[in-house]
Amino acid sequence: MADYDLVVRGGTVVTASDVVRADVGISGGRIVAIAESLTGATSINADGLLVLPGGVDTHCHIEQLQEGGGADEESWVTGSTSCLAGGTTSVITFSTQFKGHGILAPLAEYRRRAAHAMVDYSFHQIITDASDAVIWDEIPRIVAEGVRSLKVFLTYDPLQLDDRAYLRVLAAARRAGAFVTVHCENYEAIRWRTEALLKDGRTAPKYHAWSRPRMIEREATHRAIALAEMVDQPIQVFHVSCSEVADEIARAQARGLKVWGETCPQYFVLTADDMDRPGFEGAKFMCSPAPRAAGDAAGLWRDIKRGTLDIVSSDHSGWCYGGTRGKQVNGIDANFRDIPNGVPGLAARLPILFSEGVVGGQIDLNQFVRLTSTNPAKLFGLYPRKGSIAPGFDADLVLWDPARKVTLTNAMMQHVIDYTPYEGLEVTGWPVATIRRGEVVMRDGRVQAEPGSGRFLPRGPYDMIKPTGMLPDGFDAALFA
Ligand code: DUC
Ligand code: ZN
Ligand code: ZN
Repeated sequence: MADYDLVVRGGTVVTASDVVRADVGISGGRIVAIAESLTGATSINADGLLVLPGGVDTHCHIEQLQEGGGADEESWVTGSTSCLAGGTTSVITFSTQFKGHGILAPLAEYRRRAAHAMVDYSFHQIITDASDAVIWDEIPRIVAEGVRSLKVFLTYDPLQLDDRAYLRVLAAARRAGAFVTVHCENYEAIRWRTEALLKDGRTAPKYHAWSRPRMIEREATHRAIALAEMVDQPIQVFHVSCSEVADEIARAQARGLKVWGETCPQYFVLTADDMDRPGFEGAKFMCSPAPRAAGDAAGLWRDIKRGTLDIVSSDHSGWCYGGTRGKQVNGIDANFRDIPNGVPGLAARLPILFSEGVVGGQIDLNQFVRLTSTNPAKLFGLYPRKGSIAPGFDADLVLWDPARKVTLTNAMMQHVIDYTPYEGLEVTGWPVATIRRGEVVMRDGRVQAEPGSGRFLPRGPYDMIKPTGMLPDGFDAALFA
């Protein structure tokens, strides 16, 4: 009788700390053995391939509800397909709140829609209205349901929170034992600069970057950290675009604060010049924070090497280029303020990071695994179920060809979005098979998974996000306000 349901045979297993030639034995959807010469009821040949833990993408927007009704075009089925095509097996996406409303009903709707997922999933709850009911009653309730992270925007109408509301969310998170992720850009500065640009007739997509230069991201990051320090609430700064911003995080970390920083592939391979392509084309590359200058990627690699930035997520936020719902919702003459922000990137995340990082000589294989799987799983309470290859972990694996050269096309992304900002980018390193909880769900680009086979990942309390106990004067204001 075979010892295992499935054996991944002959590959090189890579974890956050090791690179070893071994077979992986899987039973009941979990990893049960890592050893030489295992026998299974079935096997998959990984000769010449790396065996990596499935990607964990802790920042991506999938089927997000829109204020006027409806949802993002990227559905759970298309989004999951794209994830699996690119080697990602778990995601944390968003449940949003609309001002004047609570968070319980939308979260229930998100849970209902995510029942079609083919990857495992959880949510960050976006807070846009820090009402008493949300702060005192609803946040503790969703945390008890296992939704243990909140997201706040310091800019973006109509999502933006002012400093007082942000403090209330930090305090609520501290009381409930939740984590807080923050979009850091200065709302008033962007508003003021946007008005000036539009008055001067500077309306083209490239002025999106001019409306939000790097110092407004740096300022908001500094403020987000200072306020979190006052409350003693751990936070992660989302989508850091450049080193000046990472410096704020490094300073906080040096003071012993629990502040983490994330960056995304777009900040390594896109620049503000992409938004200056002819006609409306630049809209394809608009996201916030805006892509910076060509030299900025080198700074981000330094920030990764010094440990300031320790997670690379996609911030997948897909809007079709054509049609009437996406980038062109306000026509091709729309000014930059009226063009939806965001770039798609679920399937491109691992190949771009591997190619630019590992093949480019910036990081080693272990660091690649840490950035894309282990660290996100740890920071968001999914570890030790996700994020590594060891007995007891879910059998989420990617079989990776480190030498395969690929020129990216939109068809390879397998998302619903009609373009990729990475069209024509040459990468080395490519996922040839994805295994989710012991099931081979992608092989040679062919995704075969049952809609609804993804599982909700409830997240209980964990040490990493516990407050430090350092309060400015010992007074815990979070207990009262
Ligand atoms: N920026 C975000 O913060 N989220 C989605 C899209 C974007 O550009
Ligand atoms: Zn954001
Ligand atoms: Zn985002």
